[in-house]
Amino acid sequence: MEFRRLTEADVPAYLQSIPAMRERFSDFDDLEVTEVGDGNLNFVYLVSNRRQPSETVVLKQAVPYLRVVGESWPLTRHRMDIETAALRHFRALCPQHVPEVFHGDADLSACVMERLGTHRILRGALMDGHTFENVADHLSTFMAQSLFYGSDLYLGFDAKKEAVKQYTNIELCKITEDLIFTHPYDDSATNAYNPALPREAIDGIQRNPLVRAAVGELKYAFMTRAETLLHGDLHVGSVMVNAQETFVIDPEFAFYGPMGFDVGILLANFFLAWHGQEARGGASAIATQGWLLETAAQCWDQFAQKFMALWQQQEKDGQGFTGRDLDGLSAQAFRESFMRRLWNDSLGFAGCEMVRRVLGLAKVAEIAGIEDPQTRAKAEVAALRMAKRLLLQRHEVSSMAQVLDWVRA
Ligand code: SR1
Ligand code: MG
Repeated sequence: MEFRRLTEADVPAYLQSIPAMRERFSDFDDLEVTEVGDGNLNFVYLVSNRRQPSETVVLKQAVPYLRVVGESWPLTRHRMDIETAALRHFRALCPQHVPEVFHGDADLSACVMERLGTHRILRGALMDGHTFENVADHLSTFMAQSLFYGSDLYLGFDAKKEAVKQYTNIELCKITEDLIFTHPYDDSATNAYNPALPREAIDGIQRNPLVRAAVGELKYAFMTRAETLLHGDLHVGSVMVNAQETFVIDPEFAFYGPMGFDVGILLANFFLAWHGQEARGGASAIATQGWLLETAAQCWDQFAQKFMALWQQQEKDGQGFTGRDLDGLSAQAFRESFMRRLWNDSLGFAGCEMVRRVLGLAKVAEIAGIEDPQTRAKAEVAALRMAKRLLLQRHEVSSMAQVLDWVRA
């Protein structure tokens, strides 16, 4: 079928043409279709049967350009093939935290999936003052399982390399290479600065050779270290929650990259949200800030424990990644040095994400939404200071407690 962009009016007939949807919907005469995409890339339709509201799905379609910019920024639709495959892959590993895909359509670059009707995007929920008890447990499980089971620590040498090929995501990786690792530092025209942000705060990042070298190392790791299948954009806008459940969505940036990238992006977004709340102030903000730091710490601690447990279980017969463990200590020694590097990487990538969300394209609403430019600049300066510490001291800091002290400072 030739590609065409679906409209709200097209959706009922399109769904009716799909056998799996004819099983899911009892009729197609009275479907309510609403386009709700507020992300940067794609169109997203919520579909439900007015006569049977429990009959409901989400339809996502990629168009051959970046939605937020328009046709002047062309982008192949291949990203939807990657997203659909990644959703299926992550769902198979972690069904309790990833929505089910009902139908993937390569011709129309569309994907029909489970609608999370009682869940909302974590970023918006936090901004409204809600917090959620199980998020750290759930996200640490998602990260441990997705990062471990996609890696050479679990997969055979051949399956891993096939997977690297399948998930080669040239264009979306280029967006990240530019927007996270390059443009914020070279004063690119794609950057957008709050007019009240002092130039010295920007220069402190862009004209600091130590910062630039650290970011260069992390960019090089991002581009060359094909460790595992990453989500690739694991911020709090890619997480949906309700009081009991947590789901990870939107893995269109999935590719084989360094494990610390997913962990770092997530931590950075908790820290950025903390700075946004700091600027708002008040009792509710203080409560949310406490939750954000506790959740960041638990995400790392629980992730490290769960990842290590999966690895130890995998190697319990003494035959490990480094070969037979002749002394009973070597396998564990490698695991510990691996986790130290993963921790250092995660902090470094968190620093990159924080700089990008302040100086570069695609801001976070928690900070960009602060109306008074001076108040916003205060949050931005603090976020940049924190980012600089993460970048420059990532090899020196060994505990999350110290990192949280930096946030509070
Ligand atoms: C131009 S796309 C901008 C950003 O949106 C996505 O969520 C990614 O973070 C990407 O960098
Ligand atoms: Mg997204």
